[in-house]
Amino acid sequence: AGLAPDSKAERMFGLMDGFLRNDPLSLQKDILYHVEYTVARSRFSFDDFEAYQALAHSVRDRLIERWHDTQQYFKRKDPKRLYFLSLEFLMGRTLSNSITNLGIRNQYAEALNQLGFELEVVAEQEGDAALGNGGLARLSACQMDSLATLDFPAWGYGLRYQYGLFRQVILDGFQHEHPDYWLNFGNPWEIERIHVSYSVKFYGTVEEEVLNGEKNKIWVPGEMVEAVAYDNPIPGYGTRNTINLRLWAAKPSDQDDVESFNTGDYINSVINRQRAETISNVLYPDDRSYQGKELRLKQQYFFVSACIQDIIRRFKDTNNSFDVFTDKVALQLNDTHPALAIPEVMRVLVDEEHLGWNQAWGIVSKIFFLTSHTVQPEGSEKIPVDLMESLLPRHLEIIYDINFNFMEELKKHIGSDYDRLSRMSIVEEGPVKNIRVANLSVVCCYSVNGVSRIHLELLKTRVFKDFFEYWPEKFQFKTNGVTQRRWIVVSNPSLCALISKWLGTDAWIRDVDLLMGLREHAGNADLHQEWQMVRRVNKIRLAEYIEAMSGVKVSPDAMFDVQVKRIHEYKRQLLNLLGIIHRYDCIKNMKESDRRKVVPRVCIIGGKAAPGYEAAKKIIKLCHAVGEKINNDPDIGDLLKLVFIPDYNVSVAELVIPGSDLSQHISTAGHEASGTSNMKFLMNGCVLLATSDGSTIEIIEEIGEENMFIFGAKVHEVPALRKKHAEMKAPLQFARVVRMVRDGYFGFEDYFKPLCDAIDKQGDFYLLGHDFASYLEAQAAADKAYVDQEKWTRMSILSTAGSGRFSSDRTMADYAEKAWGIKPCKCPL
Ligand code: Z16
Repeated sequence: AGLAPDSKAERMFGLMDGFLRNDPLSLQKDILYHVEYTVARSRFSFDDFEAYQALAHSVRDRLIERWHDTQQYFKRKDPKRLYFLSLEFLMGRTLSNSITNLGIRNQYAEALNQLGFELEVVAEQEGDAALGNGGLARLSACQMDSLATLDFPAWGYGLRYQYGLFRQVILDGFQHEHPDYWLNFGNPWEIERIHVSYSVKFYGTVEEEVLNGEKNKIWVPGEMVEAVAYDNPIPGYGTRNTINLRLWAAKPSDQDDVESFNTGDYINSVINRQRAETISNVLYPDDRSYQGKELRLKQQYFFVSACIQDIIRRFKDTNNSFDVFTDKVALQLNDTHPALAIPEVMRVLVDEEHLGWNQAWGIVSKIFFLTSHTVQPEGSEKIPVDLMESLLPRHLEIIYDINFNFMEELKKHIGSDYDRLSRMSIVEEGPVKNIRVANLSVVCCYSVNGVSRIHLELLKTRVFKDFFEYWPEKFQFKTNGVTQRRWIVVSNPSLCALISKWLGTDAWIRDVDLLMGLREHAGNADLHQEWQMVRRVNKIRLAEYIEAMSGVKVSPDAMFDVQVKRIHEYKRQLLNLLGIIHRYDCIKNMKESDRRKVVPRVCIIGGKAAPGYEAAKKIIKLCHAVGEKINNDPDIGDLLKLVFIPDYNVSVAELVIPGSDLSQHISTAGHEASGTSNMKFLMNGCVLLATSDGSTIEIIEEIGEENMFIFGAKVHEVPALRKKHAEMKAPLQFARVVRMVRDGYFGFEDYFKPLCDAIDKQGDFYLLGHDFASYLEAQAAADKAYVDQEKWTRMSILSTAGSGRFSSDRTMADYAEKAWGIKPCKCPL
């Protein structure tokens, strides 16, 4: 494929013995070859980790083969391409996912067996690639999988942080952050491209020159850093297409500080050079809050500058006029983090390619697409003008010019409504002037996309109200989705086999709407039995993990009730804990005869708190304190357990999600833009206990409220409830459990006081008190349903059956058609 039929190419192909073979014998030879020559161990003695390394290199070879063919094919066809820009990707592990998508999992499993190893054990050797925080970052990873599978001509771009998201270590119930120096063990999945590198400029001044009688700006930088490309192949499932995720690493530049070398201070010059690498050193671990930190801004611009140089170079390889740029390039901004790409493209087109401002603007205003992920205005980024002026002087000028033109145009339409003009301005005036990155993005992007239907409503009516009224057609939504390849096929192989058996096909792995076919079997007793069996085996696996991690023995007969996600006040892990305390309190006060009717529960909570987020850290400690009390109470036994799963990440999720019965998504309505873990649980047949928020609203429509446990205030009720709060009294049972925490029933009363105060004294912004009663009702309904195993299994099957709409395949097809304007480009087999 992709080879020109001349004799040289044929000879080269022949010399390599054609393509790599995938039969188990060839795979064994290949693994041993890599043990000997890549890992450099003896093939007569190597351990699981070395087997993993060799196996990974063997898979890598196959990925590279397809990657080459795909890229060559794209180059030949030269379709419009999508460039997906994200500062975060949570890829997790790669091995298992790759061999699944390549369709050679069984062959590898057999090959390893013949060599005396087990695939599952070997795959466990791999560490997670955790170059992101939470939902937004895992979404990027799911979307890359779908883009590859759907044969879209797409590229992902990101940063190659040396330190991924911190590892969470729990000591005495408190979170500690340990560095994740993930590259220490080598990374066989990346291909270093030392020759694909670009200089990125910082600081300095803007000068003017006269060029062909016209004034032209040139930016004379004060510092230069090199961006080096690391390519990560992303294979599609059931296709040869393998797209690229290109991550940039910062390296010292050879053009920089020649000066200091000349002055003779050699040692200090070398040390100074190394500072360049700090730019891509570390991922910022705050998933929302934004501080105007210089290093973060440098990271963002470093990323954007490298991407744009790479994209323009590739464009010029096959095109000689910018007239067709908009037919060839679409740039997706994953939140506003990469928004500096906008003034950067303007700068390159005007200052370096010498296009007129209007022509450049005509291009820029058509190629960018923004996805917003939040409803919190305080999450939106602001860049202090002072900082911008020193780090990126030319970009500041360009942003001012864009804003000037925008303000002039706006005045023509809305007249002198100065309040509105100043709200919509890209520049925030005041004691400290700021650039509003969200406004810049909305003004310049062709479309602004919400991540669920309700999220778009909130963008229109709250966050971007003024902009929506001005540009209604700019605002759209594409509900998030997740990839069924990782979240069913890879993480739950037995459920995968069961689904294929009952549907009579595995075509749902590429065409997930077929899952709906399970609906007609939802009452089938045979399916019920097999379904329960699969779920039980997954629960046993999770129980073993829990015991290993926390020392707590849990029974797989109990209902596994799970809430795993970043810790946030709005996600209300505290509501969950207060509910658990209430349950504990009830059991304690029960007669022996009533205890026999209690449905045993294992409550599982996991998630990381941003290092500077005090309230979130207190919630983690409270979880441990409550767990300590409950788990060691001989009165309670197996009726109730509470465990915290430390260091929740993608590979832990792959274990936890298939093993859960009930999963909680209980944000205060109007706060979760979408939520994506609800979709993963749904696919795995877990029943949801949730508020009507984010994407859950659409899940309710798809599988029916009767198949879930829905509670709490609705989005449109929340503002009024907040106002009324002062007059309302929290229910007695709620006051009682808060008082238990306040009075030190679980110890640490001083430490937990601020959590209680937020509820009792500061207006209970997240409405825990208001929602508590209906939360308990939903929990009671879950207990009741769980006792009726037939009913529960039916709900579980219907959850999986209704999950098809929440595949990232659907999201990506939607974006391709309604936003980016790209079409599949399938590399022939
Ligand atoms: C993030 O993960 C999200 C929003 C945000 O502003 C920053 C980060 Cl790091 C999440 C949303 O909270 C979640 O609702 C959504 O499903 C996810 O992004 C993907 O869109």
